[in-house]
Amino acid sequence: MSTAPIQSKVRVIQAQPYELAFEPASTALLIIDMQRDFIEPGGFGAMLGNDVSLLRRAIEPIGALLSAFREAGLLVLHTREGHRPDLSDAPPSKLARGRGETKIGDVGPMGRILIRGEAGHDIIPELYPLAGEPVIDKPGKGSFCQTDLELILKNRGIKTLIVCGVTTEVCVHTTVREANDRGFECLVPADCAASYFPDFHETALRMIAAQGGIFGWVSDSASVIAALS
Ligand code: TIU
Repeated sequence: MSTAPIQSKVRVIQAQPYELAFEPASTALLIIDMQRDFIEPGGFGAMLGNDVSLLRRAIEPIGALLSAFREAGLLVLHTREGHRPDLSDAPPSKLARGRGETKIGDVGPMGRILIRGEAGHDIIPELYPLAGEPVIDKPGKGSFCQTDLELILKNRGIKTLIVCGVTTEVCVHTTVREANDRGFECLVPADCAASYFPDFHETALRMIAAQGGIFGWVSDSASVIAALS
């Protein structure tokens, strides 16, 4: 039996609004929607009129964090936004939103847009999940809505989430809010999230850490990696 004091398991990440204390064994990396549909030309993000190249800046920092979590043997989860081929899980309001010429389910250069099983729906090769890493398919922006994410996290004893991915103010923010209300402590490394609107990215991060950390903590990949090593 170990004689190490329980305190020795606790680590600290330098963050805003103050340092986050965590235990590696109860901490998971949650990578949100790093899918070709959002990051590569011809997908959902482009269909909405966005410059998808703006999201690429998060790939390398997320990759570094992913390597650190894998090396430490910690839980890594990935999410994907998308729908069944018959669109039966897509709210009509979501399908109609934007009044664009191209819609969810239409055929694009990476297959049907935002549809499970299509090339565009898949995670980008740079951050591809390893066998055994849970992949959560979600129909909405939040990762807890109509998914088994909370069950998986609770069964693994997870208390702290390092949340990365795209976009900062949409799926990352919605997920952080959902997780916070479920009692998880969330930290977003600023360089591991990205938005089609850089000012929204900055403001979304400020919203998380404001008011004493109303939804969680904001830090960066180097600080998380330093705390793990
Ligand atoms: N449009 C946009 O900024 N985001 C999304 O539609 N989904 C995610 O953020 N994943």
